[in-house]
Amino acid sequence: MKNLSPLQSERLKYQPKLPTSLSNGVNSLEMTEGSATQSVADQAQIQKLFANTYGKPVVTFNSGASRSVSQTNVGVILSGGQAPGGHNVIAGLYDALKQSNSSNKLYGFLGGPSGIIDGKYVEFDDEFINAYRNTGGFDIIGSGRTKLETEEQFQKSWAVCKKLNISAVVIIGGDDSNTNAAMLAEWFVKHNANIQVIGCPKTIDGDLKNDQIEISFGFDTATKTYGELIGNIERDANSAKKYWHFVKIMGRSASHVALEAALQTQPNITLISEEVEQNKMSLNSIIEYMTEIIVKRANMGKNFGIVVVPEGLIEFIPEMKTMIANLNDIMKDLEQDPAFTNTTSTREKFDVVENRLDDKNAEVYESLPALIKSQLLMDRDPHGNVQVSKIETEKLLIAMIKSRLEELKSQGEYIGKFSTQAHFFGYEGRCAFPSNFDADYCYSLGYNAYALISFGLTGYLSSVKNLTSPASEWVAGGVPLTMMMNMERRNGEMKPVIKKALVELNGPVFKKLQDNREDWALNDRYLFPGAIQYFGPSSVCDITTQTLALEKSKELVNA
Ligand code: FBP
Repeated sequence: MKNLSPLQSERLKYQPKLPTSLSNGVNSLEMTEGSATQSVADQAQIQKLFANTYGKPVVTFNSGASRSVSQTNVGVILSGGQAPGGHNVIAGLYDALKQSNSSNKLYGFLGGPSGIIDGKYVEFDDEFINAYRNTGGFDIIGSGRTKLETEEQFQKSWAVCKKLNISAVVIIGGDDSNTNAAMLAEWFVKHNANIQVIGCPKTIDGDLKNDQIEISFGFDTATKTYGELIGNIERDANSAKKYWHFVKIMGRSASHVALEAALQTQPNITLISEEVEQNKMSLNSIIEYMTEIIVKRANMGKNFGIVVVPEGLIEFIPEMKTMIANLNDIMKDLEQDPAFTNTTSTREKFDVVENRLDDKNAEVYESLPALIKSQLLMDRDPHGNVQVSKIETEKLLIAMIKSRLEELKSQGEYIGKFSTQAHFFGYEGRCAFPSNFDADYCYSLGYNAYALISFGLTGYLSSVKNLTSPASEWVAGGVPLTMMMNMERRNGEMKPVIKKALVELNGPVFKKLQDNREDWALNDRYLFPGAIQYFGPSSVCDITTQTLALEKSKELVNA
C-alpha cells in the first residue's frame, strides 16, 4: 500500500483482541436468554409502537458445540457523527461473516442511512477491508444523519435489500441512529420482510450507555485525545502565565466527555451541564461562580487558568432550555417559510423570532449577544437537535465575564488582567486512530453483531461487557433496543427515542471532580496525559478511561 505514514502501516498489522467466548467463531456459540424486558419509561406507548419487537430478553453468548449457520448477506451503515473505531466494527463484522461461511457477503451503504434508501453501496472484499483496519474515521463508506422514519424510506430500503439478497442490516450509531434501527427492525417484522436489524453503540459523547452497555465506542479515544490537547494547553498556560484558556469540549447533550477530560487533566474550572440544570443555575450565577475564581487567582498573582466547558451547556441553563424548546417549536415552521429564510437581515430575523417567542423567552433571547442569537437560528439536525457544536458558548462566557470584571473594577475591586483564548475541541478527537481499547472493543462489537444475526435476532444492540477486565474476559451478547427507549419531544412532537444517559451527579465520576475542584481551582494541579500510546507497556497502552473505571468499581461495590 502506498502513501501511508509509519504509524498507519504499523496499525494495519495490529490484531484486535476478541472475548474468549467469540474466539472460536460464530459457528461454535451457544446463546443464553434472560427474562422478558421493558422499556426504561413510557412502557405502554413504546409497546404499542413496537408491537413486534418489544419485550425481548437480554442474551449472552458462550462458546459452544459446532452448529450450522445459514448463508447470509449483510448490509452495514455508519450513522451520525464519526467516532474512532468505526472501521474496526466493520472489520469485525466482515471477519465473523467470512469465517462463518466464505460465500457470505458484506455490503456497505454509502453516506449513512440515505445509502440504504437510495441503493448506494459497495461490496467489501479482503483488500478493501484490510486497508482500513485499526484506522480512525468513517471514510470507508462515509456517514450521514438521515432519519429513517417514513413509509417510503422503509419501502425503498426493503427493495434495495431484496435486490442484494440482504437478510440483515447493521446500523452503527448513537442514540438517534439506534432509534432508526429500532424503527426499521419493527417495520421489517411487521411486513414479514425477513430482514434483521442489529445496532452497534457508537458515539464519542458517551451518552449511549446503561446497565447493559458500559460505554459507547469512540469515547475512550476521543477523551484521551482531548486530554492530550488540554494537557498541552495547561503546560502552555503555566509557562506563559498570561492567558485564561476557555475550552469547549464536544458532547452534544451529556457532559461525560468534558468530565472525563477534566479528570485526566485537572483544570481550574470545569462546568458540568447536568449540575447547572439540577441546581437551576442561571447564566448570571455561572458567570458569578467563574468570576469569583478568576478574581481569587488574580489576587494570588495568577492571571491565567483553564476552563472546560461542555458543548451542550447552553441547553441545560434553565432559562435557556425553556427558551430553546420554545425556539425549536417555532423554528420548525420558520425553517419552511420562505419569507423568513429569504430575509437577509439578521436584525429582521431576530425581530420575527422575538415576536413569536413567549414573553419571558423573548426577553432571554433578546439579552444574548447577536453572535449567539444568530447561531441559535441555524438549521436543526434531521432529528430536531440544535447544532450545539456551532454555538460558541465559550465566547459567550468570556464576553459576560469580561463585562462582570469591568463592573467589579468600577467598584474598586482588584481584578488583575483577564486575557483570553477560546478553543473548541471536537472534530479533532472523532477520527483519531482508535486506542487499543477502542480497536479491540469495536472489533468485538462488529464480530458480535454477526453472532446476533446468526441466532436470528432483530431489534438488538450488540453488547460487549466487563470492559475493565482483559479483552479475553469480556462478555458478549445483545440488548433489545426497545429496552432503552422512552418518549421525548422532538421537532415539536412526542417521539419514541433511545434515552440518553446523562452524568449522574450522585455517581463516583462526578464525585471525584466535586471532591477536588476547589483545590484544582486555586492550586494548579495540572496533569499531562500526553498522546495515546499504541505500543509499549500495558500500564500505558491499555488503560481505560477514569469514567469506565470509576463506574465499574461502583458496580462491583454494589454487586
Ligand atoms: P453522534 O451522537 O452522532 O455520535 O454525534 C455526536 C457529535 O460528535 C456531538 O458531540 C456533536 O455535537 C455532533 O456530533 C456534531 O455533529 P456534526 O458532525 O453533524 O457537526
